[in-house]
Amino acid sequence: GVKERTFIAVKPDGVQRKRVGEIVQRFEKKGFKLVGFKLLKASKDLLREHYWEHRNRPFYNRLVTYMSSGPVVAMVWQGQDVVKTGRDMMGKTNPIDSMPGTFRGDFCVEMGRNVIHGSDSVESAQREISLWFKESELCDREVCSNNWIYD
Ligand code: YYY
Ligand code: MG
Repeated sequence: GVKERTFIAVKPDGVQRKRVGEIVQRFEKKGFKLVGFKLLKASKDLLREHYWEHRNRPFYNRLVTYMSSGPVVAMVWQGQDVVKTGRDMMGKTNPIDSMPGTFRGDFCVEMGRNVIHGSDSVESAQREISLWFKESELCDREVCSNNWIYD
């Protein structure tokens, strides 16, 4: 429903390459609601937990090191089908498989520097949001454009 939420992060390469504004803008333009936003340098402990499903993969340590190498912008976006739509807006894990018009298709060339993270399911979104944000840091609210976005 309209209350669905996803966790989106602009990775350190995306922050350094100044993609924050355009990523926020595309989610806003689409009609999603920003309910959480912060810039932080994430600890390796947080990132190890965030990427726990990949703990036995060969790229796990490299991924955690890269993700902790600089600040990331952590965000929560809300709206109908925002998890799947967010994934579609991102493109595929490997930028070479990502269509133009997606963030990864437009902004990067390598999987190890792929600019953006987005939750892959409603369940992982809930897990990731509670890992990165306290409840008090999230601001749901009525937005006046709702009747122009939802039928
Ligand atoms: O969800 P998504 O980010 O698209 O991909 P995941 O399969 O969850 O992998 C997380 C992250 O790990 C990916 O964005 C890049 C990196 N990675 C990698 O460096 N090498 C791989 N073979 C697979 C993933
Ligand atoms: Mg993933």
